[in-house]
Amino acid sequence: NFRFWNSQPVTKIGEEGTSHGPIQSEKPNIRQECYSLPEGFSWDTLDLENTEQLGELCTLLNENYTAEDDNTLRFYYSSEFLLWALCPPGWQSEWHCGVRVDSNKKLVGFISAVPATVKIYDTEKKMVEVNFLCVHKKLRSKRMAPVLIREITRRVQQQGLYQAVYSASVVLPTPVTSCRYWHRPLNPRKLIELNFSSLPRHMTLQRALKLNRLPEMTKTAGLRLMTLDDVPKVQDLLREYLKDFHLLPILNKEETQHWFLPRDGITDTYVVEGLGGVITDMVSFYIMSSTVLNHHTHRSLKAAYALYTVSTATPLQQLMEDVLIIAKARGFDVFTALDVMRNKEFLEPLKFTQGDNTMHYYLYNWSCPNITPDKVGMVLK
Ligand code: YNC
Ligand code: MG
Repeated sequence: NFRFWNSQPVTKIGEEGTSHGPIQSEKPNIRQECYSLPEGFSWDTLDLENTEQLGELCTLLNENYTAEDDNTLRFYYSSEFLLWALCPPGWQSEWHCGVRVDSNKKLVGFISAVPATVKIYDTEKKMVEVNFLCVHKKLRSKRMAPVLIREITRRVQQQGLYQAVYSASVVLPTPVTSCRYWHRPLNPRKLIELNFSSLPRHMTLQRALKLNRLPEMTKTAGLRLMTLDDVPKVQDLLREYLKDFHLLPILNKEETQHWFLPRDGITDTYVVEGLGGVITDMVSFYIMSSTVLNHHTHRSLKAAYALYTVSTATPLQQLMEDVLIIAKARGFDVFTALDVMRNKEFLEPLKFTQGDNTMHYYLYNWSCPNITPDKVGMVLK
């Protein structure tokens, strides 16, 4: 078991870091050539500024970036979303690593890395976030994934970085933390009709609708969408708030702008502006639509995924409830959050219920003690 992962500098299954530091020497020997793919396949670095290639990546992910195909819901990744996720400040096309079929040039595999400065306990490290590992459904279980992982590792190490952070719903050697998804129905009737939520035993639809009802009006004065002028204040607010967690991103101005400035249909950040223009609180989320397959009335599902919520002046629960009200008014069907940071304080009171999925966080080539979800100050897309 874990034939591939056991060969990698990661914490062995069943073990936990006791000290803090890299697992492998800082400077490994780096291969000059690409790793070998099976006969008939070739590497292709994608140019996401080329709309045709970006479109090919959308198609690969939309058709294959899902574990099962008996799902009735399928995530829909737009070009704009992928540009946001894959081209933050410092991105490089070498880290948008594709695999094509030689004969027809079809894109059948992908893995990506983007740069990030991450603080783990007391250590700040420049590293990468690895995401969107995908192998075409017809090529599964052929050991293609380890080749993609080795190749992205080589390309990252070539740039002088030796650590990575990534997350997956599957258990691999070895999670540094495991967080749960929680869902807050905003359109409970639709969620029940789609089997996304089920009615608890002894609960009628009417009672479920009543239970999930939200106030009509928000309560927080000064709550508004973030603008470009807010970037430095949001950066300061986040830095100050995140400093007590054990896993967190360190964001410069450009990165703060990239990840938080609202982008239509992709991500939004609401801030609370207090007296004298001070920004006291913020809530950010990204937006994911799913296509509904084979349903007679519903075509799509719109979900908000909580990123970072910071409250210093507004009570956390009130702030979050206001954002739920806004999200509902904006046509979201469900609001999803992980049990990270201080989120547990509002999840149950605001009627989020625990979902079936776990998000395991991993570190490549870094050993440290496990982190409890409430000490996690980082959310990966
Ligand atoms: C996974 N999600 O255990 P062993 S998350 C990592 N992440 O290896 P094969 C995974 N490894 O057990 P398939 C993994 N899933 O022998 C499986 N594995 O050690 C391991 N799904 O390879 C698995 N995307 O090619 C096993 O499996 C080996 O054909 C088996 O391909 C897997 O993006 C996959 O969920 C996931 O497209 C590509 O199922 C395929 O099944 C698929 O025979 C749907 O692989 C989409 C999906 C994964 C989303 C993600 C994070 C990826 C992190 C990768 C690790 C990065 C390490 C750091 C690199 C930089 C370092 C520096 C410096
Ligand atoms: Mg494979």
